[in-house]
Amino acid sequence: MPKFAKSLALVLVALPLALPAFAADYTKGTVQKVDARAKKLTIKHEELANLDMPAMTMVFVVADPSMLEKAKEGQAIEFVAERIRGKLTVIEMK
Ligand SMILES: [Cu+2]
Repeated sequence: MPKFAKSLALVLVALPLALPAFAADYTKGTVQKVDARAKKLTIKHEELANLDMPAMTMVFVVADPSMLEKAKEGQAIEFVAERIRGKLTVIEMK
């Protein structure tokens, strides 16, 4: 139940800002750098279909700072990113 509530909260936060494809699939990536102070993650990611972006290494902000605690450099992750107020933001990560 808490997990559902969290997902719902994310949907409610992201809905007015996100473009059509909210039900985005997870994209694979590798964490290259964790910047806890700036709340940013550098991720080498595969193609992000919802953002029309090819595979590359780039910096994302995170929607939830707790993601930074879970992320370690060199870690393989699956994540969902959206453009929120002009910033590419990781909104889900596993
Ligand atoms: Cu990119």
